[in-house]
Parts: sequence; structure tokens; C-alpha cells
Amino acid sequence: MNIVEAKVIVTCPDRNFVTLKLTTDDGLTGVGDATLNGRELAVASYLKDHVCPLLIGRDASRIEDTWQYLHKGAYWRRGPVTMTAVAAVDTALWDIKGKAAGMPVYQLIGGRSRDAVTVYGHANGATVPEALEQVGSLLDQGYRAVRVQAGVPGLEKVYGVPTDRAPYEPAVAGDRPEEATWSTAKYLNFVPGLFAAVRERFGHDFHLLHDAHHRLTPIEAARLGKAVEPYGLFWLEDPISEELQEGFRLIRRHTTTPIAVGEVYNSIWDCHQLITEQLIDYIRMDVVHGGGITHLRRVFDLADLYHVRTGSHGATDLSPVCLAAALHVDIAVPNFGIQEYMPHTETTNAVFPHSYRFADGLLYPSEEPGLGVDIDEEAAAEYPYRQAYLPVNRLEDGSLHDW
Ligand code: EZ4
Ligand code: CO
Repeated sequence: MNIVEAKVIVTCPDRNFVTLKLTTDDGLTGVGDATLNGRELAVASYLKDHVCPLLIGRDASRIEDTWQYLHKGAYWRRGPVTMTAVAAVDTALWDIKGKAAGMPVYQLIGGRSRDAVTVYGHANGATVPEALEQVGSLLDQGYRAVRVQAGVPGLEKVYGVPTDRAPYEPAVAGDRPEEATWSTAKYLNFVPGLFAAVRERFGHDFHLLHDAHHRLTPIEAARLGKAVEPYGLFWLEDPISEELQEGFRLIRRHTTTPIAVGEVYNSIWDCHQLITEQLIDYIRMDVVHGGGITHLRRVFDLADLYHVRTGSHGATDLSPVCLAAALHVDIAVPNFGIQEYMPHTETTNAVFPHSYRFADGLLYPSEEPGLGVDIDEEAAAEYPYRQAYLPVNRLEDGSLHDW
């Protein structure tokens, strides 16, 4: 079962995606997501120029050895570009192994630990009434968990809030990133009232989540966590920038609001201290940016030892290939917490035919051999890459701030 072809496919069906497709000499194919939002072509080049040539002739069944070969063998380890490329190879190899075995991937990693995968949906309102309307609509659709974001009075563009009521997509096409203005004071004065309004209207019988998107200092995050304890958040996500793991100790000293972190992490070495010191409650690493199924399971196993549960990132910039793979991991691991779910557009779904399905607030992984997702190359070719960037954030005095 040797690899005979390794193809990198870049396409933009409403947003950019990079996909690796491997073919073996016995005619099996496997796909892996390689999308790094706003830096897509760097991963495409890393794969095309440096990884694909090494894959030709390799035994596709040697998943662990290939992971180690691309990790240790590169000398330059870790980082988002490298780990996303390694993830794509790893995911495609698991897809192939599943097809060779005639089983869905979750069966190869321990089988089901649960019946279905609980997901959270997104309520993003420009105003509090608009956010409440969206919470109501998600609860009506059967969601049991909802992340709530809303526009902050006095700030023009805020993370998580679309300008046109369309599904939120932070990457904007163009040759420069958009710029937004941020005020922590305005946000902290506003956001507890948002959760109060949500609980007052809809009660406590569903999970309420919120993403602070890296903007606070530890003491500000502690203040927020403490202020919102009465609203029983399922989690407060990314309260501070993620580099300084010991920074979370200060938050922990002050609040019982659960903390979720890790969507920008790439390896177990980014989060081992957060996990072993029990500074977080949910680890948000995902298949595509976390080194693939092989490495993500290593992270999740470490997390399980320390009572940390999973809560994988699942925004629309993670392709249906990543979501399909995530569901196999989610259904199998013992310490699953929740999965983020932001439905892809119809155009995206048409390029990535898949058989996972959503019903009543739950996602069900594919029962087909492998991952149960593919890329329609002809359809993909109709949507050429468009340059797009994630926004840049500045304080009201012009200082650059975390976005
Ligand atoms: O900003 O995926 O929780 N979800 C998020 C996302 C991220 C984007 C970045 O590409 O924080 O909206
Ligand atoms: Co987030």
C-alpha cells in the first residue's frame, strides 16, 4: 500500500480551503484538511515543495512512523504552518487506513464512547435583542449549547459579530487585513449584562458559552469570570492571549468559571503546563491545527489524566474534511466535552461531499469506511483562491492589540 500520488488542492467555495489528497498503488485515496486561515498558501507550499515529494513510495499504512518522520525529520519542528501540513498527511493516512480496513475511522481508535457528538451553535447579534433572537432560533432547532457574542456599544466592529446578519466569517477578501478598534473597558462593562439577558429570557436549561478571543489581561479575565459566575457559563473561551501558560494561574485563583483554550495551539508542548497544572477545563485543539488525529489523541489522553475535557475548535475555516475527522475523534475519546459547530455554506458542502449529519443538537460521524468525506476536484476547480486576511485589532489610541 504505497503512496503514488500526493496532490494539494486550493479552492475558494465561499472561503479558502487547502486539501491534501493521497492515492495509493492499490487505488485507495485519502484526504486531509490543510487550511490555515489567512496563511493558506504557506501550507500549500510547505506540502507541495517539501512534503509531497517525500511521500511518494512510502507505505501508507505506517501512520505513526510518517508522523515522526515529518516531525523529527524536518529538524524545524512545530508551528502552525508545519503542524497543519503534518496534520493533513496524518488525516489522509487515517482515511486510507479506514478504507483499507473497511471501517469508519472511529472504529480504529477504540470505537464509540457515546451515541452522538454534542455541539454548540453560534448566536452572533449586532445588538442584545438580535443575539436573543438567535439564541431562541438555535434552541428551537434543537441545540443544547449556544455560544453568544454581541456587538459592544461604542465599538464598530467586534469579533464574532457579522455586519450583515450573514453567518460570521472573520477572514475578509482583499490585499490588506481589515482593522477593528477595541476597548476592554467598554466590553467588560457590557458583557455580563448580555449573559444576564440570555438567562433571564431562556433560563438555565442549556449550555451558555462565550469567546473573549484573547483580548484580556489575566486580572481582567479574573474579574470577568467572577462577575459572570451567576450565569453558569459552560465555558469562557480564550480569555487571554495563549502564549503564557502560567498566566492562567492568576485567573484560576479568582474564579470558578470554566476556561477553554487552545484553538491556536499546534502541539502538546503548547498546552502541557495548562493541562498538568489543571489551569483549564477544556482543550480546544483540533485535528487540522493540532498535528492530525495521531497528535490530537496524544493531547486528549494527557488531558484526560488531569480532568480536562475536549472542546475542539470547529469554525468554518476548518473544512468539512476536518469536521469529518473531528467527529471520529469526538465519538471515541473518553473525555469528550463538546464540539464547536458552524455549518458550512451550500457551496462549500458541494465541493466536499460528506456523510456526517446534524440532528437535534447532535452531530453523527459517517459510518462509511475511512472518514466519509471527499473533495470533488472538478467542483473545486471552479473556485480559484482569493487572497483574504483575518482582521487586525487596535486600541482606541491606535496601539496594536490581540485580535
Ligand atoms: O477566530 O477560526 O471559536 N472560534 C474562533 C474562530 C477563529 C477563527 C480563526 O480563523 O475563535 O472564529
Ligand atoms: Co475561539
